[in-house]
Amino acid sequence: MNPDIPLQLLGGITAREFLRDYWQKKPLLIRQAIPDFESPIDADELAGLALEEEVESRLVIEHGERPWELRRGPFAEDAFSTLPEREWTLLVQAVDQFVPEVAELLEHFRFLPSWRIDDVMISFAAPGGSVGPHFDNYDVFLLQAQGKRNWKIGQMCNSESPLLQHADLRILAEFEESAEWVLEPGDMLYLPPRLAHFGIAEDDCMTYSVGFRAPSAAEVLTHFTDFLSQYLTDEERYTDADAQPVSDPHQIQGDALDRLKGLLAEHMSDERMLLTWFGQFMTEPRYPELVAGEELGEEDFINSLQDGAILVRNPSARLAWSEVDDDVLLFASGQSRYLPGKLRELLKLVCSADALHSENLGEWLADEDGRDLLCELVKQGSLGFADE
Ligand SMILES: [Mn+2]
Repeated sequence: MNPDIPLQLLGGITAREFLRDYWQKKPLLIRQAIPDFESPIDADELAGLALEEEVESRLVIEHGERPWELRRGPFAEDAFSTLPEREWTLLVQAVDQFVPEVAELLEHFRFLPSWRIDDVMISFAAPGGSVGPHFDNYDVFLLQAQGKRNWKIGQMCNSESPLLQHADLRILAEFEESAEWVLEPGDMLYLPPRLAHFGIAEDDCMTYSVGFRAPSAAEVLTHFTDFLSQYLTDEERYTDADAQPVSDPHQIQGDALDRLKGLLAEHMSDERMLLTWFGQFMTEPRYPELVAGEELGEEDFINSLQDGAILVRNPSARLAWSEVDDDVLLFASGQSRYLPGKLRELLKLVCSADALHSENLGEWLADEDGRDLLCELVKQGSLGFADE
């Protein structure tokens, strides 16, 4: 993707300009980012998803049994018939994993790394519906899909910002409005992390939130050290074969800290381990139970492809790749695999293509390593045969 082509999605600026001036920095309102956008799913279908066991959903009712009542899905079929006329919101997480037409929307965001994308959350609100003024710790693009929503933005927040007393929702106690817009279908608002925002439905209103993910420093440290620890033996320990006599046996001296810093630095600077952990971590599926592979012999696999079968990415799978020296490293749904550098173009194809078939795979099917890789990805569940 050429980063210097002006994009309608970004209001006529280029991806390079957007990243330089707005990304993680300041909000951007884009009128008709996706002109005449029509939601591929309607309110009833969204409510239908919220009945499903494997789908994460929430209802926020402003004047429910208590103020800002939160109910968690999956919901019973009659859950929606008893709602008030106004001032409630249904939120459904990761709709892209269940509705392929919603996943296609993510193609517009290919100027950002795919592993930074979390999910497409869709909310439907009755008139006046809102989840209250709040902030998120991640970037979000809010695409208006149906009806109108009034968006107000406020101050930059952090974990010290005062919140209302609420067991489940993080609603800001103070909101300092700095701008306000009404978004219509196709309009989109980009918000950087921690910017307060407050969206109120003007009528029956559907909004798509393309959310991004960035691990916290605490997550990086916890998970990376857990990962490293699996490869360390019990005999790798603090050592002080260079110790000097101590003047006070109760004092921890600087040389002990230096030895600890050395031990930490040795492991923390292992780039190969860091990359392996990071790729696995960032491709962990949101719903691992939806990435179930199938038993498959390589011969049957090749025959199927040659008979015209089409391989598609499991919408719940996440894929990424990287390079280490002359090798390439594939990350697929939380697992990693070193592969010979000659497979680089195949990895790119596997990560980017909507569909793989004998035509676009071409010579890769004649390559033993290539065949093996494709077959393994089907067995692992990241790829699967499309239904006929
Ligand atoms: Mn938000």
